[in-house]
Amino acid sequence: MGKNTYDAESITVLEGLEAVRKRPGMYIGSVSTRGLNHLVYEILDNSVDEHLAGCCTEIHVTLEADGSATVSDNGRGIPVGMHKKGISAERLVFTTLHAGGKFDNTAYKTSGGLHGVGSSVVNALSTYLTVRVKTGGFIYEDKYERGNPTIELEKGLLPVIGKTKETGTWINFLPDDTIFDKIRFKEEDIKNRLHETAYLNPGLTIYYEDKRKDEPEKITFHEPDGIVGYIKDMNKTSEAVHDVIYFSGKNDNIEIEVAFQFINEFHENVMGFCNNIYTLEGGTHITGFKTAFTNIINTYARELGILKDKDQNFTGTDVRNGLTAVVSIKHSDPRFEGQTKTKLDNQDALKAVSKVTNDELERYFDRNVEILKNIIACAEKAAKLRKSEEKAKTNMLTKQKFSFDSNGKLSNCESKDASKCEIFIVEGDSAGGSAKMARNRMYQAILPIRGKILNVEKASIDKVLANAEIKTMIYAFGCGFSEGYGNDFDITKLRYDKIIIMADADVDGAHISTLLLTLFFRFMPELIYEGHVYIAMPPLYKVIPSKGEEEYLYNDEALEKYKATHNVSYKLQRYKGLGEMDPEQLWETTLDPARRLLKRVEIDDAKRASEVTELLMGLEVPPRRTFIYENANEAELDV
Ligand code: TSJ
Repeated sequence: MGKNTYDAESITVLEGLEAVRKRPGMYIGSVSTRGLNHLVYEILDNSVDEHLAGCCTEIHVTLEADGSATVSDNGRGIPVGMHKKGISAERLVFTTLHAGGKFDNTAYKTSGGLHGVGSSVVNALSTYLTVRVKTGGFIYEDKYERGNPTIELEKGLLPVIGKTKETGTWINFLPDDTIFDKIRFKEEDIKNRLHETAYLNPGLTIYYEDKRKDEPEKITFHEPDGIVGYIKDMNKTSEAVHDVIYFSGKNDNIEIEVAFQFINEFHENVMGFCNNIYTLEGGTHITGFKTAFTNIINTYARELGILKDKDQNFTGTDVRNGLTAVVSIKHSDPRFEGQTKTKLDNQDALKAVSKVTNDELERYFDRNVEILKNIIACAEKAAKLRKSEEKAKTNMLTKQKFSFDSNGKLSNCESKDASKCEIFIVEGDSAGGSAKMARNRMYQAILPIRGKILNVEKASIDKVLANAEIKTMIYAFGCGFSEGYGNDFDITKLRYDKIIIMADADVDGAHISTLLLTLFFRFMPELIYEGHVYIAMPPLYKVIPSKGEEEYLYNDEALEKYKATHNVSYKLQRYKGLGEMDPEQLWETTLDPARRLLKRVEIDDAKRASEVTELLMGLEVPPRRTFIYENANEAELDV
C-alpha cells in the first residue's frame, strides 16, 4: 500500500476507554514502572511508524521537569480532517480503543508496543494529554484529561493555535498517579529503548532530554551503521574473530536483516526483532536463523573435511559458541505468543528467514573461506568442551547427590510445603549467622554465600558447576538446572516459593546480586519468569529521636522526608552492612514478612544483570559505581 491510502476513514472504531482505566494491566502489562515506561514506547512507536512509512527523520523525547513526557516528530502529522462519524480523526485516535492505522488491514502495519494498544490507552491513563499537529499550514491543538476531551470542537474540527510551514506531531502527557504505583519514568530503560530504536532505524535521529535533572541531560541517538553498529557496540570490549557480517533479503513479502559476529568467549547472544519490537522469548524468526546456521556450518565442516564421516554433527549450541547476532524482520501481520507476548509465532517467518540465511551465508562463505574456518573453529572448541562437560556433569551428579545435606552450609527450614517456604541467600558469614538465629525456622532457610561467587559469564559450565556454593544452591532449590546441552530444569520441583537475595547495600553487595541474577538468568530463567526471585532491601538508616518512635529508613528519599516532617533532635545510625545488625534487628527489618521490603526481580533486570556482568568484570571501579548507584533506588513493597 502506498503512503497516501490512509485517510480519516480507515480508522475502525471498536470500544470505549473506561475498560482501560478499570483494568490497566490488561492493556499495558502492569502498573509498575515497566508499565509506566510503556506509555512512552506506545507513543514513540507511532513516530517510528511514520519513519518506516518514509515520512519522518527526527523524533524528540523529553522527560519534562513536571514529570510529564513529550514525544514529537517531523512526520506528516496525525490526520486532523473530518472522519465520517462527524469528528476529527485525531479525536478518534485518542478516544477509541484500537483506533489507528495499525489495526486496519488497508493501511500499513509496522511497529506497535507491547500489546499494540496505541495512543488511546496512553490517553486513558494520563492525568492530562495535549496534542499539537502541524499540517497544511496550521498548528492544531487538542486536550484531554484522563482520556476525556476538554475542548469543545466546532463542526467537529480542532482549534487552530498558529501557522507554520512545517509538519509534525507533538504529544505531551502526564501519567495518572492514581493508576500507577509510581510515576517517575525510569531513564535507564527509556534511554536503552531509544538507543535500540536508533540501531534498528539507521535513518532516524532521536533527541533525548531529561529536564527533571538540575543539569538537564541531553543525548542524541543516531546509528547510521544500523544493526552492524549494534553488534560492534555490544562486542566492543571483546576479542572479535572477524568483522561484523551483514546480509538482508526479502522472501514471501517478509523483509529480513541480519548482522552477526563471533567473539572469543563461551556464550551466545542472539537477539530477535519483529517490526522493531524486541522478541525476548524468540520465536519463528530466531528458529529459522538458528536452523539454517546450524545446517550450513555442518555442511561446510564436512565439505572441508573438518568433520569426518564418523564424526557427529555439531549441535546448534556448538555452532553458536561466541556468536552475537541481531535478526530483525518486518512482517505485515505479526502475531506474538508466550508468557510475555514476546515470542513471534508466524510460521512463514521461519521459512523466510531460513531461506534468506541459507542463500546469503552460502554466498558469503564461498567467498570468505578463511573466516568460515575461524567460525568453524569456534564450534570445534565448543564441541570439545561440551564432551568434557557432559562427563563432568555425570560425575558430579553421581558423586554429589547424596552428600548435599552433609555440606553443612544450608540451614534448611522445617516445612516441606514449598508454597510457604523461602530461602535467603545471604552474603557473608556474620550476616548469615545472624540470619540463622533470627529467622522463622519453620519456613525460612538460610544459605550463606562467602565472597564473590564465580562469574558465570566468563567461567565455563564445568567450573560453574564445580563451585561449592553454586552446587549447594542448585541442590537446595531442588529443580536441577538448564543449559545449552539438555534441559534438566523442572520448576515443579522447586522447594521454595521465594528465593531472596540478601546482600549489603554497597558496591560488593550489588556485585554479588548481579552475579546471582546472571546465574539464574542463564541457567534457571524460569525462576525469574515465574516471579520467584526477590532482592531483600535492608534499611540504610535507623533514626532514634529524642522523643517518639524509632524508625528504620530504607533509602535517602525516606531520610529527606523524615527530616522534612520531623522537627525533633534525633540520632541517625547508618547501617553499612547486614553484619552490623543484631539478629533481632535483622528480623524486624529484613526477614519478617510483615515488615520487610522486597523487590521482585523481573526478567529485564536479570537480562541487564547478565549484560552488565561483563561490564562489571571488565572495567575499573568508576563505571561500576554509576551502574550500581542508578539501580539502587528501585524497590517495591512485597504484598
Ligand atoms: F500516538 C500518537 F498517536 F499520539 C502519535 C502519533 C504520537 C506521536 C508522537 C506521533 C504520531 C504520528 C502519527 N506521527 N505521525 C503520524 N502520522 C500519521 O498518523 C499519518 C499521517 C498521514 C497519513 C497519510 O496517509 O496521509 C497517514 C498517517 C498514519
